[in-house]
Amino acid sequence: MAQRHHYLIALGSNRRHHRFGPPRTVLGAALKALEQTDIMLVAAAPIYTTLPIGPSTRSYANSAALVSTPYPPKKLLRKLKTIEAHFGRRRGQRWSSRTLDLDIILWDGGAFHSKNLTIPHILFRERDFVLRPANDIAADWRDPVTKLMVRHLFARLRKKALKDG
Ligand code: A4P
Ligand code: MG
Repeated sequence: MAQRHHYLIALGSNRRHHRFGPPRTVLGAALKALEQTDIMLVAAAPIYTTLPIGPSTRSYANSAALVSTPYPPKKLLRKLKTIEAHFGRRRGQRWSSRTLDLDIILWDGGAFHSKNLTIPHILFRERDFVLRPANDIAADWRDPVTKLMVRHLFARLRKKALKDG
């Protein structure tokens, strides 16, 4: 049997879908869609409503999921892009409002880098909307770059947010 990998995936939505409804229920449906023949949903974080970072003015629904799959990183990314497309995500609109965004944050294989994919996700350490749900389901996962656990990255970010007011 092929070796299985664990991945931490961040989910985000800030646009309603004509069939799935508002962002919160889009994420609920996306968590179900993640579970496929070769992808097992191990844990799902609660769904949070978060303030938008960047140009979009609509608030987001954000969550995180742990999955187990035999897919290597690039193949999992392709699967995630297929799911995003199924939820009506249009390409070429970086940081614009979106029905569904699925990012690979960490995996159990350490650091990974290719032309179209970098793991850990380059911005995840600065993002409350990623670290909060990640901390619910993967607090003891270690970032291979800083060697810090998710719980420490989250605590560090919260401390910084308090200090910056
Ligand atoms: N790519 C490289 N590394 C990865 C990775 N680890 N996971 C490439 C997924 N994709 C990765 O991503 C663009 C390309 O990055 C992909 O085709 C892939 O080859 P995308 O998801 O198509 O575009 P994007 O989401 O607009 O860009 P990006 O950089 O993922 O933006 P973010 O970081 O997702 O930011 N505010 C709140 N409150 N909540 C949010 O969820 N999200 C964003 C988008 C901004 N503000 C937000 C939120
Ligand atoms: Mg993305």
